[in-house]
Amino acid sequence: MRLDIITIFPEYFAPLDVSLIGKARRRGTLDVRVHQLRDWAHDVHKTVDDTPYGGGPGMVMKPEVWGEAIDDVIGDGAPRMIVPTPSGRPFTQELAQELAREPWLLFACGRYEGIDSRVMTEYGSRLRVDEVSIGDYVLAGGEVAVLVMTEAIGRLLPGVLGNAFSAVDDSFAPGSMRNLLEGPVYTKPPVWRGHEVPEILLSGHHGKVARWRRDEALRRTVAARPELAAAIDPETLDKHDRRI
Ligand code: 6GU
Repeated sequence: MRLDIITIFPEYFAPLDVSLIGKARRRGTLDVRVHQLRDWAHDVHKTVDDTPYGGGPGMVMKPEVWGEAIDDVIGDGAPRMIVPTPSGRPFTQELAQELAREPWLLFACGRYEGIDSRVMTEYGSRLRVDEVSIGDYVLAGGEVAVLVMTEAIGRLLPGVLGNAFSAVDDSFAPGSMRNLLEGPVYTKPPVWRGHEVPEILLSGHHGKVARWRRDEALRRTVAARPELAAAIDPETLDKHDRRI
């Protein structure tokens, strides 16, 4: 997968050299290219923003600079374009899976009050453009949101996770864990500071362990995310689940 990121803060993306994503880049599974938006500014001050039409606080990012940057980065190609913004559609595991199937993504990081809306209109007629939010809070810019999305998407690429099965049981993964949070996990020693590991996990009884894990996932979902629990399709619940 090719991934282009346009930003006024390329330094934010240093963590993409680390861990799973760093390894995927070194292996060539992931081709990440970070671009400095100011390289396309027109004046000596490298201005990328201006005052908003209609008045109000803050600054808006200029369309001409964004247009020239995007044109140069994409050439004759047509990546899927993602614009991080708190007013976008929610970023979910489902969207991460959809984006992980794309060959080429372009992230356009806004700062200040955002990017002149005509940039999304212009490229919306040429590319698939989505404005995407990572949650109901406001960040100072899209950079951290792009790091979050890159990690969520990158770990789904073929060969990026060490264990091909580890994405299957993820909270929010489609299948039997859809809308379920993962339950607690334990390792050795069997007793730590007086706290014991649940006995079933030491029993070696795979059927009972699977049942216990599902019960714990249901309990945790009801406690932490009642709205998620309420959205579970009753058809996917068995008789035992219904007692939880
Ligand atoms: Cl994607 N961008 C910004 N700037 N703030 C956010 C966000 C994105 N998602 C939640 N808050």
